[in-house]
Amino acid sequence: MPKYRLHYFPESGNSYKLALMLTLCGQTFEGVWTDFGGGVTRTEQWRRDVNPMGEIPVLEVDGKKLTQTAPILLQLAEQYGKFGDETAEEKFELLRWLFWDNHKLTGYMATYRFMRTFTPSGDPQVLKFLRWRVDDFLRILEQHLQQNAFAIGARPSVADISMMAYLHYPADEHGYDFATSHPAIAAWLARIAALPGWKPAYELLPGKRLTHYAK
Ligand SMILES: N[C@@H](CCC(=O)N[C@@H](CS)C(=O)NCC(=O)O)C(=O)O
Repeated sequence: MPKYRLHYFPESGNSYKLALMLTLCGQTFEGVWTDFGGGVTRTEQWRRDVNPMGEIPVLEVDGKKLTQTAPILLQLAEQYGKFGDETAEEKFELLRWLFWDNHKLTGYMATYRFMRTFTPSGDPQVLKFLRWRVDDFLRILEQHLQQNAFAIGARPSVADISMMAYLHYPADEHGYDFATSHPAIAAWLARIAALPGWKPAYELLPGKRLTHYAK
């Protein structure tokens, strides 16, 4: 069995994507809490020794350091035969939503939530712009989930794990009450939370948390 070490911080939805995937695949991992708020990932030493891209998460597999959640999720899906695709058409759809998530949904939601909640004074104009972008991406996802139980259809895949990560955090962090504003997203989040073995981020990723500034 491979030995996994996950470099993370608890508020990192990107870390949660990997923690959840490993957990749903019946794997355990050693967590390496990382002082993201203290700027560790910006130091030359951390970039030299852990991740030259300067990002969390990093997944060590038997000592080999892997980064970028999308290819890691795809690799785990293939290795454990779970949450992957079964046809060429599904593969295309899965990649389509995974790329969209990395570029749009996670990319903007993570930035918006971080500035809104975990920085002392987010620039109102920047926040307004990010919220406007996130609103649009959530509208797109809501419409897709009105027609589909999961990203690629009837079965959950790593695209769902990727897209749900930042949305499942408490409402006072991302600022959306999905049950009211986006009922199809709320129902989809509940379907994922019902998967055997599912756990929320703050259970899988313990440790010191960032200061919560949002009112
Ligand atoms: N595409 C990357 C995104 C990773 C990412 O942006 N991680 C955040 C923390 S959750 C980070 O380290 N950000 C540092 C920065 O943007 O400078 C992935 O999927 O792993």
